[in-house]
Amino acid sequence: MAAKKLFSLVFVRRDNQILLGKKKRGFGQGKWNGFGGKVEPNETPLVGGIRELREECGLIGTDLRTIGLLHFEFEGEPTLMEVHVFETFTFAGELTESDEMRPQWYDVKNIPYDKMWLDDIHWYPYMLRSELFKGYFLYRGTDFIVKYKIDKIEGNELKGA
Ligand code: 6OG
Repeated sequence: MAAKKLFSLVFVRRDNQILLGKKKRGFGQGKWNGFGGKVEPNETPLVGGIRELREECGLIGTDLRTIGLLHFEFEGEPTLMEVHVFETFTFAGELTESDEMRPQWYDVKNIPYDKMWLDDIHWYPYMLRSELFKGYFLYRGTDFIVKYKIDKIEGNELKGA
């Protein structure tokens, strides 16, 4: 079985807006995304998500809940990425730009899909309808999706995720 790498991805919400960050360096540079990163060995995805959110944009998420689970595979690479997706409608702290991310609020009707990972347009609609989801994407390089599957799921399917 392929080795699995754990990531968290956090979306801060308020009214009809969603907070995205433009990645300034590293994997996914130039793309708008939620905040997150690799889960450290001593962390749960939730704890990692709270840490990354604070590190990358200064906000402290106060009510993160799991809303989805994404698996990414890249052709020719042995590692499967498992991304735990969270949202929080409440937060504390002050929004600040970091070395890694330039944060910006977007209206949910105005999400810049053309400047994001290609998978996002397939699963954001689930998130924006408040439906829990599970997705799998096989990429060839970073600009082509070979195949994907996305399903609406029940809450108990995310238990322990
Ligand atoms: P660092 O490598 O910066 O964490 N991530 C992806 N997000 C989306 N929407 N699509 C993808 O398609 C992604 N691959 C990775 C997981 C990278 C952050 O980016 C997310 C992490 O939150 C392939 O530590």
